[in-house]
Amino acid sequence: MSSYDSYQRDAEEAIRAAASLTQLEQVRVSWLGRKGILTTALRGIRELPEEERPDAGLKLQSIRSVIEQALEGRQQALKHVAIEEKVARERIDVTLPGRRLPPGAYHPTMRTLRRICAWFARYGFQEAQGPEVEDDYHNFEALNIPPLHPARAMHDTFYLSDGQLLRTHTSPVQIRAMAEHGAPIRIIAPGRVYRCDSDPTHSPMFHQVEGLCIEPGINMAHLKSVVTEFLQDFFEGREIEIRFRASYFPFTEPSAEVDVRHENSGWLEVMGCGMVHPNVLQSSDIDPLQHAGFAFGMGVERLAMLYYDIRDLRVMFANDLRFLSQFSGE
Ligand code: 2NM
Repeated sequence: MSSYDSYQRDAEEAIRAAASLTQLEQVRVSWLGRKGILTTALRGIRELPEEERPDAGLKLQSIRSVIEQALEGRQQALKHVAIEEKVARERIDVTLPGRRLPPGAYHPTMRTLRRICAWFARYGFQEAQGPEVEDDYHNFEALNIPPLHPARAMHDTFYLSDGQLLRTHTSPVQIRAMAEHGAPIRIIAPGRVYRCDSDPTHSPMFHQVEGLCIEPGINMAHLKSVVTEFLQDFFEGREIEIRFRASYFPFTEPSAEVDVRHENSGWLEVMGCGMVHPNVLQSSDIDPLQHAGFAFGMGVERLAMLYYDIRDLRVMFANDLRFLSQFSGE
């Protein structure tokens, strides 16, 4: 019986000494587990003489509840310590500088597009924008390309289910600008265009910059000089030759294609141009007898590839950072 008294002290002593939740659990098992000291003592009651059993039972039950409370209290204390340690360990230093993200940069296509527009802005060409989803009138009809005109076959148009289409060039922007502002007008129309054409040298989406200048007395010589000056500046100090070659577009007459030749290489077509066709002026309510205008159009990816000496069109659309990170700055 007297050994019972030491149970409480010993158990409390062991509970106090437990330095972790794991150790505390071991203490609990050694006292209250299936083969624990107290459990064994409780089971031993039935071996006692009948008259001693009630007292022994009460005594042991009361010790059990004291031990349970002590375990509970110690567990709370140890958990509290664990949280305090975790908080101290994981404290966030709000004074640390942020992680730097690598700065973004313009794609070579956009660098080129911006350079082209900046050049024409100096010559008074205002930038105009328009929808990429267009209708037949603005993309074709108003540009002197009636239905069944063979030029429609050249354009590989993406048609949408409602009769609308993805613009095949930025000319519809110029049509809208002429209809809205009339003449005189001097605008540049950069943007995405779409053609149902995809192979190693054609992308179904690419960028164009088109220009339009309608003023009284404008003639082919003005066109030739603006285009020549532009190309010379575009290719900066590089030795280039430029030639105008007679061509055909439904929306210009006369029309020309412009070729550039770099040192030690062949002629490469870089843009198309011409005097705006009288039918085009007429459909935008501009009197062809009062006004003349020149227009031109160029593919931005192609000019970018020539400028940066990029040989493969696919890299222009792959967005591989190993390629893109070679272009930085403005
Ligand atoms: C080109 C070539 C020649 C052109 C014509 C017009 C408009 F709308 F004013 F009539 N915009 N762009 C044009 C002329 C485009 O791209 C190869």
